[in-house]
Amino acid sequence: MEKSRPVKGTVDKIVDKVVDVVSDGGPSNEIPGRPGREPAPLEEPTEPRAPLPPKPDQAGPEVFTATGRPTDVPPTAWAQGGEYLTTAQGLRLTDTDHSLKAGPRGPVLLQDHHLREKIMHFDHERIPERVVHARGAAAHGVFRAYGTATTVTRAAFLAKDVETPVFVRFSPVLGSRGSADTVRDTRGFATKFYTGEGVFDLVGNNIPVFFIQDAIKFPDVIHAGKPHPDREIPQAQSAHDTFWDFVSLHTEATHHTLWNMSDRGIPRSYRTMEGFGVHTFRLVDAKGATTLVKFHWKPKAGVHSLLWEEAQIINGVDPDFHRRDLADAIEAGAYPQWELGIQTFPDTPEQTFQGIDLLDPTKIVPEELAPVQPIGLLTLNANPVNFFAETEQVAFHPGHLVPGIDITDDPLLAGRLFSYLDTQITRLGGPNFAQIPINRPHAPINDMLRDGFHQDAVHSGVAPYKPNSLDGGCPFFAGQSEGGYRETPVRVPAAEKVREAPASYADHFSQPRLFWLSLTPVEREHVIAAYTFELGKVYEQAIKERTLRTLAEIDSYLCEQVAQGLGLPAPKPVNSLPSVEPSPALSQLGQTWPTTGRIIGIVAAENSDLETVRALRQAILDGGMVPLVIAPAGGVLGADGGDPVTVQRTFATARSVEFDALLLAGTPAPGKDAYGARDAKAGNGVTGTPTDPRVLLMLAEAFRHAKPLGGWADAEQALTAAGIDTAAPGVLVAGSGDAALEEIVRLLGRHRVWDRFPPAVGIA
Ligand code: HDE
Repeated sequence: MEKSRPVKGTVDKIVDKVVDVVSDGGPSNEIPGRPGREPAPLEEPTEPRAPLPPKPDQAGPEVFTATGRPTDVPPTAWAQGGEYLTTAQGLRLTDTDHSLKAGPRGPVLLQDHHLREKIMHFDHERIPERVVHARGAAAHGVFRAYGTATTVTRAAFLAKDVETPVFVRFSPVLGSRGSADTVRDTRGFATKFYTGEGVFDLVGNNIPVFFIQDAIKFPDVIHAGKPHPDREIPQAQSAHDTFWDFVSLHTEATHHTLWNMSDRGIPRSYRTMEGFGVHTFRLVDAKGATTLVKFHWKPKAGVHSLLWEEAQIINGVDPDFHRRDLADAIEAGAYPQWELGIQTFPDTPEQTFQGIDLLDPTKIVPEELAPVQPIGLLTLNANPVNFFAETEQVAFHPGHLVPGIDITDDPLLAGRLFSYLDTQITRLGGPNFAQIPINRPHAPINDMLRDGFHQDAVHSGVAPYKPNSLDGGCPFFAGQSEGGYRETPVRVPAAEKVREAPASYADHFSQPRLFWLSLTPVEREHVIAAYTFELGKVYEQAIKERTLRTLAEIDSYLCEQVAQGLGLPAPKPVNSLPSVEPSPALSQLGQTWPTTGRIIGIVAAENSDLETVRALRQAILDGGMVPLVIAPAGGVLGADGGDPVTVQRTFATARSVEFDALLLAGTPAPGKDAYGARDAKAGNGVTGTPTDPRVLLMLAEAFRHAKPLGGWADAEQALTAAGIDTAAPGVLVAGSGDAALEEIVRLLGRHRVWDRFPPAVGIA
């Protein structure tokens, strides 16, 4: 049996790659985001040359044949070639700016083959977007197994030190392809492992439970969450009547909804999300012994979220916030990493663990009861070369399994096993989507499937059927020792055919209560605010009242606070509230995390201490973070003497939400455009203060979003002008730039300065 093939950028080589990037004049010297391979010249180049290679941070799919065989061809071979513009047939062209006409004033001639081909192709550039998870961002990487899972699974890619190439796509659920990134929603976390035994897809979410217990309800929950069918609003949101109508009537959605209303619904970054397989899976070892498991992805950067106001501003200021963040981090060499872990449970006929039904996807098993055991490390180390070819065309399927990994009877999973293949036929235009480069397995394919739209393989032989003698009997069955996949012969209990759920599925509230009680006070404040906001956007009073009834079954304080915000009476619970043991592991707060990839804004002007700005900029880069210099105008600061400081944002273009922390190089001089007629953010302009009003806005926003703020020299003046108490937690005016940066980075390790705003929620 073939082992998984290592990809070029293995974890060990990542360090070399960073060095390469630096010597390339790449992002370590610059801020990530350069659009092309080379800086653009002022004049249009006219000297013919070969197409430029991808940027150093990018990698396309490795070149395998449509039948899964490796080639020696570099991934760049997927790209266009040749120096000259051609038709799709390779005919060189002399012009693409003018249609073929009878004279310069026309008419245009029908015989213009180039016009017809160009427009025909353009007319068909769009394909149907995914019905859910339409918007997404993806990256290539490598998964290295620790070998710890070999005690429970025979999966070859989980054996010690085996490296498997992966492609990971993250996605919000509800919005269309062009929607904004930082909406309140669940996020998909789908991983394609190109193992030597075939493709394994782990198609999970950043929330460990789901709205429904049975796949037959999926169209209902999605129809409720999508925009109203008459006006097609609102886009990418749950804050509307149909969503709350459904979830308040369908109370098995309560647990997932509560997670959405928590900070998990607005992640800071794809890099700072956990991932969950949601369903319970069955692992099978070399002897056939089985173990039930739940999969978890744990981000090395910690689990961090946005604040709701921040998320809303970002949706306007930078709707591509998550997409950009992922690509920039990879380009900058701050490779996102997650540990894959499993919770293991004995495979008993009841399929329960400590009273929790393992087949119910609305339930978690607290980590305190079943610890997450790490089994490997995922590193995302390359951006896609082409969004459409890779991120859009990748096709995941929970039924893509490898020997050693099997499914369970979770009725939600059963429906998914049908849906994912089915949906690709429309989306990717036929049954041969597995042959699209990004979907090609890295294992030999001999499937006897033939023909169909977009057939890329050129199959040989005359007998694509079995049994045959004409093609020598090929292909043959694999025994288990040859890697043949065998479904676990699970005993199916004698039963009647019914449309029913097991009795345990009727408990819709004990786990929401468990989650609520596991949150810290500040996280509970956010939950109260989220319910109040979302229900505040609901038109129908009855839906609000119905939802309050649901909240009463979770927690009286939560219900009362939301009711107060809505101006409605808080109902009493119908049932006595279940007594549950909180799971502190569910809280996002309380730990210190690496700060790599975080963005620090340095606010400066010509009057600032530019020598220190230069030094801090370098120190931030050296620390694996991204420094963005914000100044009154674009261009450079300090052009007159020494090394100029490139400006990345101006007071007009910057908004606090782009930065994780802000550093003030003293009190920078105001911009010349600091007046409301030019820039509404500047309001009445600089009257009465030497600080630019856009800087004051930035500081005030960052302060109320609990971000670390620091400065040196006369920074206190700007902070005070912004109404910020410099003695407040997480605000620091230091004697030197170094000291300010050091403290900012320390605070960033805890993500936010939550103690700046003491919560009113007590711990019961
Ligand atoms: Fe999906 N889901 N889903 N889903 N799902 C799709 O497949 C579906 C569910 C998830 O980046 C679709 O290729 C049904 C749970 C992710 O390409 C579709 C049910 C979980 C992605 C589909 C579920 C997920 C999808 C749309 C109820 C977490 C994006 C396009 C039984 C464990 C994958 C496509 C990507 C995408 C069906 C429920 C995760 C329609 C019927 C539970 C991450 O086939």
